[in-house]
Amino acid sequence: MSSFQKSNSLTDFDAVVVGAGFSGLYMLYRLRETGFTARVFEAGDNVGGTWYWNRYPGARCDVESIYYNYTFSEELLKEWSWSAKYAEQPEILSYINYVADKFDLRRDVQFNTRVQSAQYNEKKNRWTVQLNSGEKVSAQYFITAVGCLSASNVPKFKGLENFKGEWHHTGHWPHEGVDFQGKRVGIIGTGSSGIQAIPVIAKEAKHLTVFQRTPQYSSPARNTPNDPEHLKNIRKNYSDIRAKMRHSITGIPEEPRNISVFDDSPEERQRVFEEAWQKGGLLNLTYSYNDLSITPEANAIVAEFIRSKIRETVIKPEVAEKLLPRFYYGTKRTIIDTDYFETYNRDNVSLVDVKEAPIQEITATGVKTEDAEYELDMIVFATGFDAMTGPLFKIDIRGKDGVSLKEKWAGGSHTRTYLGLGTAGFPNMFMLTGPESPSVLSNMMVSIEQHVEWVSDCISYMCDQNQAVIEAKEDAENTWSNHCREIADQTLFTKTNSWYMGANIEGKARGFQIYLGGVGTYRTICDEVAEKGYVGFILTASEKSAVN
Ligand code: N01
Repeated sequence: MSSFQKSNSLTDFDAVVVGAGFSGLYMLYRLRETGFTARVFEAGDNVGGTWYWNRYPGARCDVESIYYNYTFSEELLKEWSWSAKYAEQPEILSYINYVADKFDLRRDVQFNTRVQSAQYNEKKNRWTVQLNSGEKVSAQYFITAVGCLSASNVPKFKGLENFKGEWHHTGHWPHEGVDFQGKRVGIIGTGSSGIQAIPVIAKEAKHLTVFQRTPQYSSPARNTPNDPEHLKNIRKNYSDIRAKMRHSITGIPEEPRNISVFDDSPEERQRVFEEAWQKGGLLNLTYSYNDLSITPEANAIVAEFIRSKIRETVIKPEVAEKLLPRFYYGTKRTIIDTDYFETYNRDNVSLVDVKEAPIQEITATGVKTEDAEYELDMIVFATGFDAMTGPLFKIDIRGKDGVSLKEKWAGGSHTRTYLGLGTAGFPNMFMLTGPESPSVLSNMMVSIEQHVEWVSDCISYMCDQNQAVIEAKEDAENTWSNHCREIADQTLFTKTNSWYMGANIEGKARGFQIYLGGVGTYRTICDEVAEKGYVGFILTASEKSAVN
């Protein structure tokens, strides 16, 4: 491979990568393996990304651990054993640290360093990257590995600054842990983070008050320790499993049954749903029938099944009633739990419906809603994230003519990308698991590996072909963005106000930001784009002779 354009100085790199989570670390590994210089900048003091920041009690992955790991190294697959079906946050963080050590990745990561801005210089065809340390570096490629859910959202409650107790957001949890013993704790939010944290906090705290705005569908995870024999079999068959994951819909080697919920009798449906409920896991209910995410009538049947389970589990009917979700099942992130609904049977847990009586303010001593005041020693915000674009907008990214990404995607216009990997006007910038890729509606590990490998192959191709600049074409990007929306509009996803739609952030432009065509189809599309010489992108040599 030609080594033209490769940089060797301490401030000039072939690529700058933002973030040392799963995507940033693998990007670094691949860039190094293919002979490029790279520097990763990470705001935290260690590797881990999401799993570094989200240390709240009960945090664990809801994709089975055997599928939620890197698959690029056979050696790594053989060496690492997950203790349980769903790994807890500390175990996942240990895994990432193990990977960083094994491949000696830390030497190219600069920790405690936030990227403040990145500006494309059209004369030099390079990015200038400004760090919070005051340093500036430059790179031919600017690669964001910032995650989809890393910009925490603490709603602007009036009076928060007056609260005399402790408060924490689940996405920025203190490393030294939090002591709930003897405390009156309030938790705001009942999404995936809240539902994982509530049962664990309830066991420790003197009293836990849950402030719920939208009741959620959740089904049992039924976590179990991993049997060594099972792991042995998985290892033996991993190449088949990996192929299935890569060509599946969600990156998990399972497919929906090819049958409508209306093809079965009510008794048979009940049996099928019951079996899925007892088995547990993320997709078993959703995959019971092929129309549950598509037609309101089909969705209503599975939704009612889950509501019946909540009524069965929660002893006090008035509490059960408040916990019954009414939106389309699956249109907010599907959640699996350990003893979530059972927790409401404890004497030290109470549920407050803040849709009925919204939170008015946080006072010095607790939370005041429209109809009551709750005295608290601690507040936990499980209030989610400014997803997808939020982490990108934390950096002042400016492409050609000084236009910022925020400006380009602002003002009610929809986020526009080509394949979720690039965006017109921002040459030589790649987004790993960016908006309009399968990202958060897939097994992130499969999507991360696919993106990293695609970007790394693209950079090698550019180098081999003596090309200096790659930029998404505007028409290709419009076609892709429209395609993403068309697919989403055929589902029920766009009918619910969720963070997928940007609806959880005040003033944020609404639009469904994820490609729903499946990771297998997406991979094929991206591969075809590459095989055809990166069709849909403009490639330019340093002397500006366009190839495509
Ligand atoms: O955040 P969320 P999350 N007043 O946005 C409520 C991933 N994840 O951190 O629904 C009162 O889902 C809000 O109410 P509403 C996963 O992809 C994965 O829980 O907007 N309440 C909601 O109940 C997940 O989807 C795992 O009405 C307010 C909650 O806060 C994503 O991260 C584990 C409010 C926010 O829920 C985000 O999950 C954890 C207000 N002003 C997370 N503002 C895994 O297992 C917000 N809320 C892999």
